[in-house]
Amino acid sequence: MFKKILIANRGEIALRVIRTCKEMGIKTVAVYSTVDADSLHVKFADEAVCIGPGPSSESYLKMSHIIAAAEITNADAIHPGYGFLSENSKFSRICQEHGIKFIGASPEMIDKMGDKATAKATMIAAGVPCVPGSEGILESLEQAHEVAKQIGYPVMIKATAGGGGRGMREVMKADELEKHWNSARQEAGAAFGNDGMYMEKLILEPRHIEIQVVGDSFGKACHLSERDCSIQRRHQKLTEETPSPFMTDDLRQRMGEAAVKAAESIKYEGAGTIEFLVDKDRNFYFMEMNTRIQVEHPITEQVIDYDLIREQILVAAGVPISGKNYLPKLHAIECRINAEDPYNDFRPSPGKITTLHSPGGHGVRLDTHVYAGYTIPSNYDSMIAKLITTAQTREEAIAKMKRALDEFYIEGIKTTIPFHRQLMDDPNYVAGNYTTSFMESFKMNEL
Ligand code: MV4
Repeated sequence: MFKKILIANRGEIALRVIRTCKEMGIKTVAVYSTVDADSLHVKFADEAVCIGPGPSSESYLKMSHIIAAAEITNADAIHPGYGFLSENSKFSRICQEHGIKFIGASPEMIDKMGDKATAKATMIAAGVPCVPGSEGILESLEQAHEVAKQIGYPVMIKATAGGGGRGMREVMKADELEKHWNSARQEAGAAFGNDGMYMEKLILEPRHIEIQVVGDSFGKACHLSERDCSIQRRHQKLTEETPSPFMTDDLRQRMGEAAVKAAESIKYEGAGTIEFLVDKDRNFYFMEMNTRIQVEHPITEQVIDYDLIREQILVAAGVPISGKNYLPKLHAIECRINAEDPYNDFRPSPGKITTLHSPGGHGVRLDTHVYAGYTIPSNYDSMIAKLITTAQTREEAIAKMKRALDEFYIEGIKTTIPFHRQLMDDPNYVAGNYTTSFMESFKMNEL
């Protein structure tokens, strides 16, 4: 087992990893930027190394500084958390070359799943259902016209290097294809330095349901059921839940089986997520695979009583998984609390937290790195806490969430707490009647 793990991240996820390491008797090294010197991950780790100034490009993304920090502290593994270097194949390779275990995917796996057209081709070969569309990259606008005619409009063109919705366009009819083709390619080229595009039939009003998987170094994988992440705004998830209100035992069985097949076909090692689009008739299609721990992992931990960070560390150390799949025994909901103003187009609201009262009690989990007096730096993303409630039923989990949100006082900055509180009373949300389009029609009530 590892003796010392360096956590190449900040905020709540750095703290989350440190907590499991402590429980496993593993020493921890925090890295931090100068603006994060007063952060809790720095205080709670056994050792801490400053790796640069505020901008991520000069600290949390600076591979040489992180490797140097691991070498001077004698860390034998690096946990990258999510974001930053977690899906950077070059970093995974550099760790390997320095004899430091990267607790994440191999460089080859990251590259294969990071290129969406390659990932899709790999899944088709493995027998995982995918949206009908082009076979790989489209060579020309003419070919795009041909494929669109074949599969039928509406279609979606997607950047192979994309993700987070960038370089993606809905095309409703043939005479709109050229303009969207040009602008999507232009956007992808500028954003990713890769303008390769592929095409799919457009799935109308889909749900975003993902399956958590864990694979070990012996080629065995299991799944830990689903998370419904359909409540999103501009490709940022706002709240997630498990089980999905749209799920049936039969659909879970089929999606779980497909996800395990996907993971085993590539000998996936570690924790991963297979993202699916699910249409109104409960057809499901592979969308993307994430080769990292995800922000919303706690809801899975809550409903099946399983520490995903512990499992990541164990499989990275060569321990085999049990091999069985896991079904939800409870219901859990996560609300992402962001330093943003929901009354003002979710505009970022960094600054000092003057007052903080955190919710607690039965079935309430709060994963956060903030405290009263803490100043949220403007350099990083705006998530400051994840509030998770767990109960026997969805109704009780919603009731607990309302109660917990009402107990949560944060002063000094604006937060998304009022948004979540209104969501928990929304008739369509309460009925479990929502798709990825939900936020397009959501309006905050007057203050
Ligand atoms: C789609 C789709 C409809 N049809 N693909 C959005 C992010 C990117 N990873 C894939 N996305 C989508 N792909 C087909 N063929 C609709 C979306 C989509 C979406 C997916 C999940 C969650 C939120 C979304 C919001 C808008 C569009």
